[in-house]
Amino acid sequence: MKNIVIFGAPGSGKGTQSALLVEKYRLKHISTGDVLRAEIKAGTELGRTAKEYIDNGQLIPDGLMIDILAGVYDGLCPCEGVIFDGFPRTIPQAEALKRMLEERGTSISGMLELDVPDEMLMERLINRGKTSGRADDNEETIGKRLNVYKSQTAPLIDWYEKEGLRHAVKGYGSLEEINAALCAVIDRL
Ligand code: B4P
Repeated sequence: MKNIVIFGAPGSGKGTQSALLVEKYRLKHISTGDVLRAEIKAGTELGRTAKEYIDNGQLIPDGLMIDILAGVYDGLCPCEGVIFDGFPRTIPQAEALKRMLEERGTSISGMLELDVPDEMLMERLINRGKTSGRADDNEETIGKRLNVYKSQTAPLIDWYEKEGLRHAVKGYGSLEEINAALCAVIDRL
């Protein structure tokens, strides 16, 4: 069983690469961003709460996010393994994920970090905004999201390094090159 965390800044390509990896390795895909956007679209109470945070470039509070993740996980598994895309985004989320998997007799096999320079992130997200219709893909909100990433999410790089699970991969170039680099890591796990 392989449980993979795909990690990186907003726009680093987590969603793009996860879609390729789930197909190849037959893993379940949990994208917390997709889960939240589905709730927003369905007009649920959770969706209304999430929308306020997302449109403002902020993270959804940990307690809420951890409950959502556990619910989604239990709806999909037991299974061959999971790609966690966009979760964890804070140290409390990483600790909760570790605990949750331990309680279910499994663990994270590796954290794959996509490294992309800041100016490329901004450019990709502005481009995505032209077609995605996502209210958070505008220059002002992207700037806030990158700051939130640096203060709240980037500390996870050290956290996973200490756990002995971190594998950094160059996150720019062609999709195929990046995918090949990720697969080379996964095949060694
Ligand atoms: P997410 O949906 O997770 O989205 P993301 O970080 O913005 O993008 P991702 O890295 O997946 O990039 P993508 O592949 O699309 O989060 C959205 C929001 O939800 C967060 O800001 C937060 O508010 C909330 N949220 C989600 N999870 C949470 C959590 N755990 N806790 C609290 N809040 C949470 O790629 C981006 C663009 O780049 C695309 O247009 C793509 O086509 C392009 N691209 C990809 N690879 C490329 C390449 N190699 N070259 C050129 N372009 C490339």
